[in-house]
Amino acid sequence: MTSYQKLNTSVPPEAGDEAADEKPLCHQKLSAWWLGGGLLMVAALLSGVTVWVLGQIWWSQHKVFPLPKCASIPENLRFDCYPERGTVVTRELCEKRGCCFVETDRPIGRARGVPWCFYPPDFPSYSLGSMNETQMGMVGLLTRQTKTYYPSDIEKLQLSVEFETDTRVHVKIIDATSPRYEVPLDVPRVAKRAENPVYTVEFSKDPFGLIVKRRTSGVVLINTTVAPLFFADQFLQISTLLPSTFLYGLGEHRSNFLHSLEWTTLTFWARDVPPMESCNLYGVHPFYLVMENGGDAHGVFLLNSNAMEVALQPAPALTWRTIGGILDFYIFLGPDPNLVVQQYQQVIGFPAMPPFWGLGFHLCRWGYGTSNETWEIIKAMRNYQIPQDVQWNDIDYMDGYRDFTVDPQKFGTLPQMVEDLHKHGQHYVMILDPGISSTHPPGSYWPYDEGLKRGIFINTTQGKLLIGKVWPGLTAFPDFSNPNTHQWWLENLNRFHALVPFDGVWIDMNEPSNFMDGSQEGCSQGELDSPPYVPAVMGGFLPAKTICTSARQSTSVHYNLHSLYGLMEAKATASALIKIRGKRPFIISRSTFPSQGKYSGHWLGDNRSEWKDMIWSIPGLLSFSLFGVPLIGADICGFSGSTSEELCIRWMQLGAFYPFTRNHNTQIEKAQDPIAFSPAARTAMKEVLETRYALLPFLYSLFHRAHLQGDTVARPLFFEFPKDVATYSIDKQFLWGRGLLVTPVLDPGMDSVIGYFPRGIWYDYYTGSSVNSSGESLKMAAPLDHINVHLREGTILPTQKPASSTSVSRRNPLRLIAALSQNANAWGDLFWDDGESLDTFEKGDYSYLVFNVTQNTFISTVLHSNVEASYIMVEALTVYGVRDEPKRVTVNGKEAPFSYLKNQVLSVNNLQLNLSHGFSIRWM
Ligand code: MIG
Repeated sequence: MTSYQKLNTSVPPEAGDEAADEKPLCHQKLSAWWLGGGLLMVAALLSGVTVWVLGQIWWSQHKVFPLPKCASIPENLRFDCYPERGTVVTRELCEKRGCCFVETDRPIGRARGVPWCFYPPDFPSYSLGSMNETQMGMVGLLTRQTKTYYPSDIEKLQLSVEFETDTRVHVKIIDATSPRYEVPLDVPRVAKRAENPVYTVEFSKDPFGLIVKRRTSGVVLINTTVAPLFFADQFLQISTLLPSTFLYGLGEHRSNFLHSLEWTTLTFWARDVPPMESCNLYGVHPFYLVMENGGDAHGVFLLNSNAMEVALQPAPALTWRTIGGILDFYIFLGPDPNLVVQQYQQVIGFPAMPPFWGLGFHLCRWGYGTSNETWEIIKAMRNYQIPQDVQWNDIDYMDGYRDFTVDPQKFGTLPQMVEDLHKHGQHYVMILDPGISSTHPPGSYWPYDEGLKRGIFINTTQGKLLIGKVWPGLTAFPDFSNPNTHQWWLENLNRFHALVPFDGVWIDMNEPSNFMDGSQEGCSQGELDSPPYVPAVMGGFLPAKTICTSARQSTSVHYNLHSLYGLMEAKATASALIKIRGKRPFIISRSTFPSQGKYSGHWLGDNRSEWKDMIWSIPGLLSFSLFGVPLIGADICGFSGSTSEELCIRWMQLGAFYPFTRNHNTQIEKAQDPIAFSPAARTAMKEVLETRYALLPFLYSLFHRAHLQGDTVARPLFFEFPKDVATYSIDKQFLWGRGLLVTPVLDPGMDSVIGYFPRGIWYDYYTGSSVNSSGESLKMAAPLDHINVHLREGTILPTQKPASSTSVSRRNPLRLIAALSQNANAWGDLFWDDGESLDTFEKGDYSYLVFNVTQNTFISTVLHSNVEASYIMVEALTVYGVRDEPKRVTVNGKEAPFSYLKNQVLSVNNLQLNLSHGFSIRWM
């Protein structure tokens, strides 16, 4: 793997392009809109003149905005005045709204293209009165100029701008006279105004607009003067120009990591649906990051949980459209992308530290017929010595798919199986769905009886129990916004734990998913289930495949709380697991919301066993890194459909570098665990898992940094090379931390792969052979049993001898690998603790070491220590990029044997150094 082939081009191939051909519809009514658009176009062609004349008459009568004013607005700056789906926008409808109507060519494909109906520059909005100084910034009153066409538009708003830190500004717009729903997130309060903000905030008064600039560069980050502000009870909208087209984030969606601004609309509303492009998916993350020209970055978070849309257009500009709550923005100035994401997590919270075993290999499938069948797989994995830390069970284990039950026939030996896992230092995770079966004679199903008694289920708008349908049949839905529900959930988990001593929980179906639309009895026709404006959600209406949005929860209506369901369930589950096990909780959740990382990880849902689905997983990982959910992975080898051996090998290789690594399969499809394949495939899978296990001390340390300050684990290349524009669109490669580059094969039939290498020296992780890149794409050998992994110059990796579970590998000796920079320096660190106790960092019960190479000397410095480091020996040091063959090597001053290879690799073995003591190794 040591030969690199230079390519003619330095531009990496377009990411995700293979998948671009298939774009299913999300919003069923979209097709009607299109059909309408087409008819309209024909009509317009036939009667173009008449329409134009009528238009002239209308404009001259109304004398508000003469037609040329409309036509002169550049197409890219036309902000959609008629975003409603399912309506054919005619000139009449458009002009009734006081908007400009100009027909343009419809784009081919599915994007909506340039809107025909758009706001004129003087469309009425709000006007801003004088701004008053406050302790934290400024506050002002916004007054609506004229009534808009959305009901209950609010006349007086309060705008507050708080200079929370030098790199963070908080802009909040609320109803000035009566309180509205706000997302119940514990955002840290700031007491002191920032002293040297790196931003300026300016206003345009009439109509109101907000302008935020970066002081150093003068770059305008936010400029909302381009379109009117709307603040009706169920329609809130604000648009801004973007300083560049390099926009990331805005999840959960299946898209390239770098968003397209070609009139794309992204919808936010938690939804159970196999990931498709341009659909709202399981989770909601209204956060974006923009790379400005010049390598600075900023981020924007809209703290709002209502059904939402973000419309993107090539101006470049972005429109937020939400149907409830308030406008609550946090703007983060970085200036480096890593800092932007850290600053975001200072607001939403840093992710939990996972247990060490949670970073091992997880095996799961839907359709293990029995506990014995599951157990056989575990034993076979052990037999072949394929690393496995965790076995999972899907809903098969339950009795009639009811939570907190075990099928007594098929899964009778489950407790023994879990005990056996524990005896082997392995762990067990099972699925739980939120729907609680509701069709049992009283006294026969505790979770339901008790839930009913305690009144913890979600009610209909009429105050009756809301009944939907999920796997067990008819179900009630726990209201996790109610603290009593958390207690009930804890008691259920506790009772079950006494039966099956599980270690972690997989929370599925928590959008919440419902096989019915709304409820057994449908939903009300009121403004909560059928609001005046419905974002382009899958299914075309809010209660599609979930519960009625008018349903009542203890703290608000489901309309407001819907997309928070997974977050609140994860919070309840995490606190229950802590109480039951007294150790770090391990939770993987399907639905997520900002601050999810504090409680759980996430997997990317029901992908397919297809190459393009493997490709899509990388932008998925990278997006969740941005969202502060570092424990992220996709179903390795694909969930639905049938994998091929080749695909599964390549996917296991990529998946070995998912922060959360789980092979999961749907029912009926043939097995896709490592032992299901040929000996050669099995070996390739085993080897790549061993590579992962060797790297776990490094990965664990990255998770520590994520927990500590919000560093990303799976990291986009441009985070490390923000000035290298060639990295901005890369989502077929990624880094672990700052120094380990993963270049997977993503296409069938390949024995080579092309990857981009930013300027600098890169070392083959396995051999230490180097390539000095000028910032170029290189072709590398990639036979079926190999995944390319490279070390960035200047990196030190702590690695550990792998074993078939982390309970063994965690005790094995370390090999430190230093990859020298151009100037022969390197840096690395290691966080080490018992791997599972709660709050070890917070309690000081950990070891932390820093490794350095300068002047031909490797130094390990123990900055913090506990007993855990003393169990670990450092066995070897390998240094990549030692240009001159050393004559001598000393370890703590004493002469030591070493080896040196022609590819500039120095190895010092049999070290026998205790990790808890600092040491130095010198070559000369
Ligand atoms: O309706 O529990 O995404 O991973 O295997 C399907 C069965 C419910 C959806 C999850 C999938 C899981 C499956 N679940």
